[in-house]
Amino acid sequence: MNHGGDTIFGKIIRKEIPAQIVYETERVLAFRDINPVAPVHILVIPKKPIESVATAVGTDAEVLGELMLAAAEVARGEGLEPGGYRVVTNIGTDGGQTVFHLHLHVIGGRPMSWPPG
Ligand code: DGP
Repeated sequence: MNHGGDTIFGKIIRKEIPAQIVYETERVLAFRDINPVAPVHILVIPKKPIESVATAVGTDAEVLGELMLAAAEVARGEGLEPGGYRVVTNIGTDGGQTVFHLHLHVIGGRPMSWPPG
């Protein structure tokens, strides 16, 4: 069992710092973003410290699938399904990634525009 890595999300996984956790399994954790950009903004992360999808490997396939299903489950639980929502993962500096522990943003509760800035 892996207990997170050397990022702020590792500390959240190990419960060393508080977070508003909304979903947890053996391999996945979801909690409210500290700086929400919409009425609902939840981060879904693997407990394994994968940096991003760019560094994920074949043996991560199962947990990556679990992450997507967890995102949908979380969105359902937040009542986002009728109106829809967005799931996004930022990769690297140009992608806007600031925490280098893979996370899916589940964002909803307002209409979204496209493309992102
Ligand atoms: P990204 O830019 O895609 O790497 O997103 C990182 C997100 O993590 C950003 O929306 C803010 C959030 N975040 C950063 N530090 C914390 C924290 O300590 N607690 C929580 N709940 N969210 C955090």
